[in-house]
Amino acid sequence: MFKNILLLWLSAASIMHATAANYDAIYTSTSPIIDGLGTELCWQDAPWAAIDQVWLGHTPIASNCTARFKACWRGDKLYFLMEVIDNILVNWNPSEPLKNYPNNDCPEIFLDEDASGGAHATSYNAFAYHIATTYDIVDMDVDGEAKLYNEHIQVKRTNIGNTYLWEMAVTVYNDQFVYGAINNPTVSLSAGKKLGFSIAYNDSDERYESRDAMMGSTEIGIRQCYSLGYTDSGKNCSWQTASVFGSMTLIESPLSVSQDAGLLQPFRISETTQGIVVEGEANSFAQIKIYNAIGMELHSSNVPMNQPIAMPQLVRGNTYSIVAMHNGGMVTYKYIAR
Ligand SMILES: [Ca+2]
Ligand SMILES: [Ca+2]
Ligand SMILES: [Ca+2]
Repeated sequence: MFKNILLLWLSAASIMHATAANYDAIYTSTSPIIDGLGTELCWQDAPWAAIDQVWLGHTPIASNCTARFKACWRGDKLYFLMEVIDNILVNWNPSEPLKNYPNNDCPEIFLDEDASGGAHATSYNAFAYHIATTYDIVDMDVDGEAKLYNEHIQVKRTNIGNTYLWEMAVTVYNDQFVYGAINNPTVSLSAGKKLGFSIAYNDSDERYESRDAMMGSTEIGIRQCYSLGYTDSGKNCSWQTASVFGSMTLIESPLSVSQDAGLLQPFRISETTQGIVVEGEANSFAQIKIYNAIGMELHSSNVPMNQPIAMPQLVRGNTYSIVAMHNGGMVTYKYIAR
């Protein structure tokens, strides 16, 4: 049974296109908790995509700057998990979020809700959200002035050494947005919708208020910005025109198929005085997987139901995600090692 469901899942997963330039974002039936930890089920399902196109500066070595992302959607929000290896994390003016903001270390999310393309620097045809280390969100208003959009993106960052994990919830607005207006309409997302989208990481290290590199998710041709009339931009014109964005297509989760298909017997993961137990059907087994906070699989085994699990060595106090699979069903459990 489980094998069949796994095959179903794999065949569904294989039709997903996890390219960064044209990313397929899966639906999530629960909203991820924005805590900078990739422990939610959707983060285990969503594929990583590389942010490896150089839009500005030179290609950094991997330990200097490496970035990738995954995304999912629900309601009027896009959720992002972005992993960045950055040797030096800087914010040159943390108390002045609008000052020279693109030259801090910052993820940048480009969204064109109706995939219209076209100029957007002084309109809301598209947004270019700069996400500061202080969690300030900066873009330009129609007057060309930088402003704060902190209510558009909820963000939390954690790190293990130089590996940073940014978890973000982006509320999707359309081109009718008016800065400062109350009740700006948000966009109710649905499967099949395609948005203009790119994501980038601006990497600043040691040179005061300047970027070493800007890495983006989609390839921009050497003459592409120039031919659109942005003659001084090099490959860095995503902040000016949505015509160089990649895309994001919203799809149903392939896992929702398997979760609904065969959950004959309910089961759950619990912590007992004996340890972690998968409680469920007597005399049966569950497959468990254990992931660390950045979604790396640490352990996989088949375990008998209703008996304490022999756990691998975990770091006390760290948060892990334990996933149990049985009869095509799947449950996940946030575990703080003790
Ligand atoms: Ca989370
Ligand atoms: Ca648009
Ligand atoms: Ca940096």
